[in-house]
Amino acid sequence: MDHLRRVVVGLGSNLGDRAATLEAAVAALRADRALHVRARSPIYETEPAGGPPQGDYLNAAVLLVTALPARDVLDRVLAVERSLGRVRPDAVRWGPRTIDLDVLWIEGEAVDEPGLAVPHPRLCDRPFAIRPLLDVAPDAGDPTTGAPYADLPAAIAPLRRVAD
Ligand code: A4P
Ligand code: MG
Repeated sequence: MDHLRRVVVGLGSNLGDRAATLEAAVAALRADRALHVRARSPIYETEPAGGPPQGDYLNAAVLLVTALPARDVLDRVLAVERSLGRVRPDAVRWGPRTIDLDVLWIEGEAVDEPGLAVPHPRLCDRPFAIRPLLDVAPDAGDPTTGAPYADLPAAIAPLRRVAD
């Protein structure tokens, strides 16, 4: 048996029935037999960061354990996005979308290669990413320095929790 590692996937939606889309994404992750979903964070409603004017997001995170390499985890996560028929009406960076799944963190692993950066490059600046991550992996930290994410300013920024 290969080494099982914890992985945290971030979820975001700001178009359509946001809550139903997030739940469908969690269900699709659970349905993948190679990704063992262990927990989902509460759901937060957050103001858009960057991009054009757009509606508020619902954000959450899912904890899973898997023996898959990082690239395979990304492929499966992006397949879930596609299976949900992800819609992005404006093809602009950080524009609105029905669903966005990001591999936020993989325990003990740093990856920086074309098409895959883990931890997610903007994780540490974003309360809407770091807070749900800490809900499901309270001891998580930077894989290179070991610095705990719980010590980041973004970890204590106020965030509106809308569902457990
Ligand atoms: N990619 C590389 N690393 C990763 C990773 N760790 N996880 C590549 C997922 N994907 C990764 O992604 C484009 C490509 O990134 C993927 O094909 C993959 O190969 P995308 O989802 O099509 O594009 P994107 O998400 O618009 O790009 P980007 O720059 O990653 O955006 P972010 O940083 O994800 O930001 N405000 C609030 N309140 N809540 C949000 O959830 N999200 C964004 C998107 C902006 N503002 C937001 C939110
Ligand atoms: Mg993305």
